[in-house]
Amino acid sequence: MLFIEIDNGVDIVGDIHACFDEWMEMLDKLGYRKNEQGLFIHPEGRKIVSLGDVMSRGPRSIETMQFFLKHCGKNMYMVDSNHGWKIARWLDGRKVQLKHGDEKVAEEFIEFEKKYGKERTVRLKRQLRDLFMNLPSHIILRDHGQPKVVCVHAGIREDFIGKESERIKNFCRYGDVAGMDRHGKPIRREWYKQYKGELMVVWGHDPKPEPLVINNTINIDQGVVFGGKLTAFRYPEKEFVFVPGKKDYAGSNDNPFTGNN
Ligand SMILES: [Mn+2]
Repeated sequence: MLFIEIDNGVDIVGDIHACFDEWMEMLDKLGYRKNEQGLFIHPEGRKIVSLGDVMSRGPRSIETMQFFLKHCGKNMYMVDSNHGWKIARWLDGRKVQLKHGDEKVAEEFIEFEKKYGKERTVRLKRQLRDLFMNLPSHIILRDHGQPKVVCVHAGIREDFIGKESERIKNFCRYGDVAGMDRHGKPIRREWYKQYKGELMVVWGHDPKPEPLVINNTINIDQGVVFGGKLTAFRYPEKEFVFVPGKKDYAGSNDNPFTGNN
């Protein structure tokens, strides 16, 4: 868990899933400009919080991860997420099965190594592992010390806010999962329907065609990688900014908008 002061405003961004072009377009739309050091800075000193799942499924995972490696801890922050955690463990050399678009990250690294060599690849993998292994489960935005907004990938319960444990980490990463169905898909409970907290929760993970606003929670994953759109939620303005996905990068099998769910 991490506290961030809102100061001049925060732009919270939903799941990017390696859609680097759309991400660049979003930064431009939000008013961020590249400075001499190659860092994207907002002229009014705004900050970015990514809700995670910046990689996998889409076409440009490495560039998107490199972008956050460069910016995280400066004017940008990120929370832990299910794909982020899977990739972190893979980068750490642990035995994990890469699927649901995570295999595309491994394929990109093969090309990266051909182009830039082993040494640079090993170094980048280590840096990315360190970044994605150590992300907070959730970020609390404060206004002059007063908690206002919780940023989390898949979900949270009111009594988990501001705390840390293995159980809380898993809830924030995967949501309220009640086992698997007979097709091996996680059965997701709709935690936001029970949420009664005073703090606004902004979350992603579960692609919805439009931002879903319910019980002081806002889902801002509009499935850009499935040909939906990338969403940013500006605080304290409470405005949405959208960038349409150029195409369905993920393929129809995993597409929540064209599938049966
Ligand atoms: Mn997710």
